[in-house]
Amino acid sequence: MMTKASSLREALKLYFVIGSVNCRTDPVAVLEESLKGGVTCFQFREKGEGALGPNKAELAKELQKICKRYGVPFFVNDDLELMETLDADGLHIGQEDGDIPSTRSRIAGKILGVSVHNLAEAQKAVRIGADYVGVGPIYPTETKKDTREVAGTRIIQMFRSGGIALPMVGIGGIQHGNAGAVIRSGADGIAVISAISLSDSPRQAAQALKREVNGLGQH
Ligand code: TZP
Ligand code: ICP
Ligand code: MG
Repeated sequence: MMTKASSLREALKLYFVIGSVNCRTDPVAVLEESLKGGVTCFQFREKGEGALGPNKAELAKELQKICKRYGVPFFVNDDLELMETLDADGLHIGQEDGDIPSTRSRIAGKILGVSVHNLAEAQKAVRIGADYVGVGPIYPTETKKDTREVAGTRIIQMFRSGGIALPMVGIGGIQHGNAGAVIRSGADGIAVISAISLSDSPRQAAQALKREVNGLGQH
């Protein structure tokens, strides 16, 4: 298991997030294609209208199996119990997802990611021992309806100059063409849903994003 910040930073480079509602076709196939294209970690986020209920665990297990096959970390959004049942690599939580310090102590030894939207939340994430933060929405997004205000890449620069050294990904509206700017602003990686999940070729979409994250894409 990777726990050191350096390898976590590597794993966060191209972070793919989905639940069944984010895919037009079989999420299992979408995930596998994305991994072939170079996705470096994955989050199961079964949320929103039409999301699966308790039987989401079955899908989660299948997705986890594929991640293991590709040697890529598998994280669960929000659902601590599911994370424990699956012995997943970690949990991602938002500001509204319960008491963050107690979540931290309950999953000692696992990766904890926290969504943050301002410097105070980011500093708190550091204090409670989060392993990484997700920052967004960086750009406008159609995927999540109840987001905070669009922050732009400046929020990442602001966090870095404000002393937040934690592994960090941007999320929200990130696609081929605007991904490089997120990295150049100081993020370790990008987290995406629709840029890969709704692409006709999740594999090619992931490949193009990976090139851009690695500084090889268009600026
Ligand atoms: N949190 C902030 S924006 C967002 C989440 C879960 C949705 C990102 O989806 P997309 O399709 O990559 O804009
Ligand atoms: N960041 C990440 C990585 N995942 C999320 N679900 C989120 C922010 C809201
Ligand atoms: Mg949440």
